[in-house]
Amino acid sequence: DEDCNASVSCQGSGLGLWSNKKWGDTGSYAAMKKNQSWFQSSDGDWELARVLNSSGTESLISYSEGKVLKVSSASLLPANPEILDGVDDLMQLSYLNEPSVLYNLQYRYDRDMIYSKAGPVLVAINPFKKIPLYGNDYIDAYESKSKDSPHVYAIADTAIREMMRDEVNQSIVISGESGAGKTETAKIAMQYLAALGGGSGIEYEILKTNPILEAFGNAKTSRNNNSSRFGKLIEIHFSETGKISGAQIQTFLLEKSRVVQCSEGERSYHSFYQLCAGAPPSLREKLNLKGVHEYKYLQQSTCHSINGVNDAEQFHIVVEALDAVHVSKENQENAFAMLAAVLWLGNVTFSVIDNENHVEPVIDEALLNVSKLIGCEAHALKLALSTRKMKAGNDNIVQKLTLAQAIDTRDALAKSIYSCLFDWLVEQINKSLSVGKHQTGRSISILDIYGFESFDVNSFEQFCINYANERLQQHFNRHLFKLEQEEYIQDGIDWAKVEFDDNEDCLNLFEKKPLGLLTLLDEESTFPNGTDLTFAEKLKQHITSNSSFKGERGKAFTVHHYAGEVTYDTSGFLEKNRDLLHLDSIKLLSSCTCELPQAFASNMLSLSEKPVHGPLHKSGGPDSQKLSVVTKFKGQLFQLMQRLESTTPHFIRCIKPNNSQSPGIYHQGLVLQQLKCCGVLEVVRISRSGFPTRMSHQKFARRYGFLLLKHAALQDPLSVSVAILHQCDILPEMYQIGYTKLFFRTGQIGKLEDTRKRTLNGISRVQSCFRGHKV
Ligand code: AOV
Ligand code: MG
Repeated sequence: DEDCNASVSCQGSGLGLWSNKKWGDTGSYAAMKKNQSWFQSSDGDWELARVLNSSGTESLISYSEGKVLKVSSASLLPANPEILDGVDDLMQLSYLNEPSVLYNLQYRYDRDMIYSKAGPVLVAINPFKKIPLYGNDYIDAYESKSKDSPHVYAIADTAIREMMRDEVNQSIVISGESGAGKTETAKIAMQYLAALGGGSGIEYEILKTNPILEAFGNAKTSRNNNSSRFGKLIEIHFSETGKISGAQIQTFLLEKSRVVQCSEGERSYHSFYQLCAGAPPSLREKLNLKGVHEYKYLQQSTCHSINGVNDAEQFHIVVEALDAVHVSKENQENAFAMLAAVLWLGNVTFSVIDNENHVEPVIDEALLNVSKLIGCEAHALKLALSTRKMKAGNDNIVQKLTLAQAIDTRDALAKSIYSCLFDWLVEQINKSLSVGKHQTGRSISILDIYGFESFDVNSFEQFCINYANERLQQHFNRHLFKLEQEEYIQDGIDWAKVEFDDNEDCLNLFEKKPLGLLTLLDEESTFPNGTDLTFAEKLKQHITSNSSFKGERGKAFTVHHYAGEVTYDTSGFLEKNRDLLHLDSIKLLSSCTCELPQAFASNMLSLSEKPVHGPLHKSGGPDSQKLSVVTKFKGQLFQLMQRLESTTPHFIRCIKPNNSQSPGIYHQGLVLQQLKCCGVLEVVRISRSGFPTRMSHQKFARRYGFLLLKHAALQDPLSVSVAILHQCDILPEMYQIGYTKLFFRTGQIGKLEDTRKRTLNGISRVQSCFRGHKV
């Protein structure tokens, strides 16, 4: 059966092909591979080198068409035997060092095999081009098991089968950095589930949620033309017979700031451009729509279109999708009116009315359009944007706003309207997809959440995103750890020999009470005199014993994440964490005659009155009763973790092979950094500290039995195996003998293969000698 992890399934994957220049391009592949090691060239890339001779600490190597170099022996890493080139699963490699892993993935990527396994984890490398691996024929092939190479379909198929067989909910957890392909991968998985579980028609609706959520929650960024600016969990429900019965979507932390500010070269949310480009004349007229370049929020970047994307066409696709999930035409129009209101809000300007820099909005087309679109008096809007009602003792006073305050108020209103609209759309989708009360089946959840981010300047958004990733990483580690453990226990292996550490320390740094990052941030956010600087200082003062934390000069601090160190600049942290919409603005919305603003307002009011997690902030008026962003986010994450813990997870790690979104380019350094970040090397490391190579007693005896000098007397595979191990000097700490399999530490099978090859060569030399003698 299966079980020889070290030598299966490489036959079909182009064994012996050696086309890539980077990895050496010599006529004799076998000669190249003999005595091969990896050495790191001056540009940081790994290259294959042949060791000419070695004098202990120093080695003479030849590489890249005959260059010769003297290097320290310690800097060389062993390369795998040729039999392992391009294996499906990195775990099959004898040597799991970084260059070997990188090489294997590139070997496959160059041949459009973008999927590989790292043990239980699927690694997907973004091809940035269409590759013919999808569609009904492929779906059928994976369903019928006539194909079994690594694929998203194979993962989805396993999920369905395990759900049906074990009657346990499943999850597919997709991670990777921006532009790595998470959203596309999630859609591919959904496609498979829809094809296998289809029939009721609801699968069609489920697929149609994608264009809607992408229109309202995705934007062009410098990293990805279609970057998701929110996290998403979609839970697809199945009946007892394996048919899709409904679905529910949960979203996480939409990036609101993009609505009012956007960097050069990027865009705001697709929905705005689609509306401006695609709205039919009657709608244009109703909403007083102008072209994209008439709106200040969209003018902050000169980028208004995306190569290869037709916004007008997309608009129609979104409308069709809204129809499919039963959003009425009237509600669609209401939603578009909110988009237009946000755009017009951005055009509202202010004029100074006194010498204290207090302002009033200019009553112009923009202000009038906003009031018409949300359904309020222009005067009420004017007041809400330029004054604030306050309580001083028992008196109500009205404070006039300065220009900066008024602009903040206007932008906060725009951001709130947009994010409420987003939530409202998700709610409509969920209503349409909701599972009937009596259909209690099983579910498969797909998680597509922002990956670990580390930029030159990292702000509140990265802080939240990376915290989420720490949580996910813990889930990932724990789960894979458990899986390994189970297999060892099943085969009677001493588990204690596998070491493993987790990211408890870093999670503690975030979550500890009262002196963790989140609590201290919340505390400083409610403190009247708190600033980003006092926050940073508090951190340095109070967090003294956590090794994942390092204070920096000024407003910065560094966190040692599992995926690397990130320095955060606390500028804007407090304000983003408070995320206040003043009560005056909420009241304005609730007084509107239009349905959506009212719904938004009552949602916000109910949230501030009935918090779901954590205590209320006691001080201050209703403004401060709202949950802070990090507290709410933490609550969401805990819920998410709980949900995931009750499922059998399947992990997909997406990798971006270059930063230019181009096909055919594989940057080793970039890939390596991601393999580390998304924990693939960690999986590899875990198994390396364990016994990753497994082979059944039978297979082992068959393959290496001929090496035995005297094996005639030995019959059973286990005895043959033990004899081989002794004769070949495999050290006792390098293997364990299980009930059915032998478990080896990394590199051991490579050694045995070498011995086997030498012996075979010897035999054939002896034979040819013999033949030569005869002739
Ligand atoms: P992301 O979800 O991981 O980024 P996407 O799924 O949006 O990344 O992928 C980015 C782009 O890569 C897509 O728009 C496609 O052009 C291309 N791509 C990804 N996967 C494939 C595939 N399997 N085949 C062909 N092209 C692909 V972000 O949402 O930014 O973190 O927040
Ligand atoms: Mg995405």
